[in-house]
Amino acid sequence: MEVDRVQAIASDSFSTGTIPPEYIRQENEQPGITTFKGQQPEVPVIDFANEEKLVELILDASSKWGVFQIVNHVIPKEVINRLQKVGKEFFELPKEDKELYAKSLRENDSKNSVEGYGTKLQKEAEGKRGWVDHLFNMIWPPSAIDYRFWPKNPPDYREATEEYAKHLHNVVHKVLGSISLGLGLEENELKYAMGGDDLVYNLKINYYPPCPCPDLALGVPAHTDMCAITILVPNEVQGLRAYEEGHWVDVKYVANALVVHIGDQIEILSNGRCRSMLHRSTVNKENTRMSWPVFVEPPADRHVFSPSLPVAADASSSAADFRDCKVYTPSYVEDPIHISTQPSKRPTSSLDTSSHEGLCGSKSTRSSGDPFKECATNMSRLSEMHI
Ligand SMILES: O=C(O)CCC(=O)C(=O)O
Repeated sequence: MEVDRVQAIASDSFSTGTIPPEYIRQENEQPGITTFKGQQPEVPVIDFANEEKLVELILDASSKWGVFQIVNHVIPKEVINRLQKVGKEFFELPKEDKELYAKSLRENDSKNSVEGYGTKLQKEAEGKRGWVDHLFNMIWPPSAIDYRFWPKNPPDYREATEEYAKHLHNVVHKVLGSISLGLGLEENELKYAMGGDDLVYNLKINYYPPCPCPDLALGVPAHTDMCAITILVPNEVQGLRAYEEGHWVDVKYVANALVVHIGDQIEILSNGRCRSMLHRSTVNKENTRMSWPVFVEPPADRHVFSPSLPVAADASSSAADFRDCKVYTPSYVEDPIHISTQPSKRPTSSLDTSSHEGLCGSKSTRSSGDPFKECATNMSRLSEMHI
């Protein structure tokens, strides 16, 4: 099936100075209107080497913001540079070389995987599209890896990506360990409740080509991540925005930092003490933005269970059951929140999150007001159901 890639649409758009109407967001989403212009609060930057304060700092940032950046994380700069280099080289290949990895070629696979080269990740809310193409690869554990979806070109894609996955373990371990300790649990409890060494890492490479109308378009629309945590490497082009106290604020680019998002599964497991961050990405007129989020989550068939975790106390629920617990309507400004009260059944909403494509980042936006307060309410409703 022939799919319009944003990369191709972008080069046509510069000759006309306009973008196709499906990329023009509703006014209540347009970055030109909705991005906060005043003095912006700063997303916490945490020094990973500050062992003494790490637990406190991470828990504080996870509950107030749901996003923080870490510096001194000990992943060598060369490893990250190489991850970025091979990703960039892949997107700079001719179209036909990239299309060898198109998801659409494998639509009839029994696996029906989210993996591969694509443009559309979520059902398109209100017919609108994101100004972004992506490549999705499961990179851990080895049993989840399907090399058919890994580009053979550039030739060092596999080595560079595997090297990064190897270094990521320490960061995942330390972030989850700090949250766990901060919640009053044993250091390993959260990680082992979610699969331990079988935690799944999904790498998504986002490629946002320059856009002639960056005030009207969005890269990835507002959403929270459905996983446990996300660890993201950005390039130097600003674009990640977090929803904080009713405003869209920049997650400022910090050289060599990793951006950590708290995802829905930690929000649920922590009974709302940690906050899953509502975020979106914007695009740039002159420069290509790229980002490399890794979504870390329990294996889908895992029974998330630990006696100390309030929500997961129902051992009959598997990780997949919790994916759609929180579903929001697309028009977060006007519409009330929609919560599933039956986590084991997939809720119906204006977005269909039931496909595997809904795995990460495909939920829609939250309702208005204070998202944290709403989340806390949601979590207590969820915990009522499970304890
Ligand atoms: O590109 C970014 O900074 C954010 C990407 C994102 O939120 C996603 O891919 O789900």
